[in-house]
Amino acid sequence: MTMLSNLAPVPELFVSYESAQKLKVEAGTLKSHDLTPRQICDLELLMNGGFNPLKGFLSEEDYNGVVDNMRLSDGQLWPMPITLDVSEDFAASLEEGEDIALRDQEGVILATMTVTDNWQPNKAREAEKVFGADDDAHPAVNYLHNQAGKIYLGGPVIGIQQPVHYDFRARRDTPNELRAYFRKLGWRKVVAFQTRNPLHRAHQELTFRAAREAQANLLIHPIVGMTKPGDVDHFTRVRCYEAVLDKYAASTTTMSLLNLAMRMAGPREAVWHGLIRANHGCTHFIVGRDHAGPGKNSAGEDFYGPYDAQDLYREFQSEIGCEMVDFKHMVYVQERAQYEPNDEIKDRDDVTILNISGTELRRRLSEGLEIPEWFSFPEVVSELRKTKPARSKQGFTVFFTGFSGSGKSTIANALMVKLMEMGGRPVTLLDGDIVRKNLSSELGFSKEHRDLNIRRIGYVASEITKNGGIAICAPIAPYATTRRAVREDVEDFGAFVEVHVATSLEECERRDRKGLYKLAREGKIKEFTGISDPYDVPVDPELSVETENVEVDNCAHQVLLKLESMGLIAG
Ligand code: PPS
Repeated sequence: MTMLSNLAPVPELFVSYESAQKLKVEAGTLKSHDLTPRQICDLELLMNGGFNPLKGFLSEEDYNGVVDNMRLSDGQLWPMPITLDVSEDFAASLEEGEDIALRDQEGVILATMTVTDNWQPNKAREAEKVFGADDDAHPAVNYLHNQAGKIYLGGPVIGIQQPVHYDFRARRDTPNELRAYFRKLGWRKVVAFQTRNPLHRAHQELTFRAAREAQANLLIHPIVGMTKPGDVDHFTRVRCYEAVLDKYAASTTTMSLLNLAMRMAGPREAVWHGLIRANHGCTHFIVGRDHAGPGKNSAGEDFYGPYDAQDLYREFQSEIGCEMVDFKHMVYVQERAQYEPNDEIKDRDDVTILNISGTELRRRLSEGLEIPEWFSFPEVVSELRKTKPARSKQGFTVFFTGFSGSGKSTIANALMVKLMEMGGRPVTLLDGDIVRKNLSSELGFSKEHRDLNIRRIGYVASEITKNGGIAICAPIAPYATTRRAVREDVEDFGAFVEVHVATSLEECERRDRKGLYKLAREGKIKEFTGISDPYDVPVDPELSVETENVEVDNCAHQVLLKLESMGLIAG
């Protein structure tokens, strides 16, 4: 099948500039919905024609058709529910046919929508049908159950303005801008390469081969909207792509950024991606192994087979209007110093096949190990190393917890001095008393106030960790659930090392350095941890230190040894 692009414009949902200015003022009086980051991505592609033929967020009838058999109510192919999820309260406040304003996170009105449909979806059914399993290990199912609102609103959208982007503006194109570009250059055949990862040599070879096979020009079309949690951030990736772009012929290759919120829905996602690329004027689309794969389910098995996406795409190819260029897994053949599709290697017993998995790459980056040139380009590796330095250069948090008077502050101080002596990273001490003086002076010791106090410490520690520093926290932090929440905040950016200062209550009371236990026993201080308030003993801390008959210096040294064993400080 030879396809040539129809480069006439796709329909957009925007009104003219003058009408938009007028509508924006009128929309100021409407009830408004503040869009979530994912909804902003969806709205952008709805408005600019990337989701053509959709004219707005799906109605209930369209939604049911899409969920059940990938078709809108008029029979057109559409595999992904594009829904406006909202809270029950907001949905209940609306009348049928009411217009609402859709605002970005700063309150700017991007569009209006006439609410024709307002319903409570069966999310379990959506999960089963669209994502293949009602299993929270799937990122989109997790989003559906734990982040999306309970009610869906549907109806046509009138576009007022594009969401504002401050980054890589010159690299972002609407479908019609790309179509115009292809038209201008006379590109009648364009193969699109979708990616959410940095480009390494295997990807480059795959794209070269695809362009050759399809005798087409090449569009590198990375996702900069939302990808799989844990992916390399798009700022770093775009810098990597720009470095690799020099290795392609400028006359046949271009790159554009796509602000899509991926769902990681494997086969359905591949069909969706193809439709989106057809809207962007592409004639061919590369579908590789495990396209848009979400990883393993909660039983540890893959959600989809490695080539399920290719199979589904093939079935609907003519309707998608963008021909698939399918690829098997590419591996490096050392003897021939080149990449080849794994399944085409006939003499596999006589050659050395090399491959570095994503997991292995992450391990090498985090341990600062070598990444060979056959695998990636030095410019890409250097960008990745800047963003993801070796563990011994990353920020981290040491979180001491224990009773008042257990010795947390003393050990934390000693640790701080030892880390400062070593140098290399800035160290901040967030001691219980210091925090209560500077950050939480209005708080008392109720559960609510203690939680707030600890969450504040966690927030500051996570920012320090994100920016490559060392945060040492030393509050009592009596509640396990709050400590877990702080751990989650910090672990988005670096290691969290929980240290239980396990001095017994009897010993703390015997020491009674501040005379507070005495007052607590006399009932003069209420809600005193260990006396009249609970303390959840850490079940599985990274380290537990005993302080009875052990020098402070030794306790701090135990922490240092732990940090060393975790690779956080160089040995
Ligand atoms: S918490 O629970 O983590 O928010 O506590 P924290 O911010 O670490 O503050 C504990 C210090 O405040 C003093 N103090 C009390 N502790 C426990 N319970 C009550 N009711 C209380 N009232 C005052 C106490 O001196 C703690 O200091 P440390 O450094 O832990 O000895």
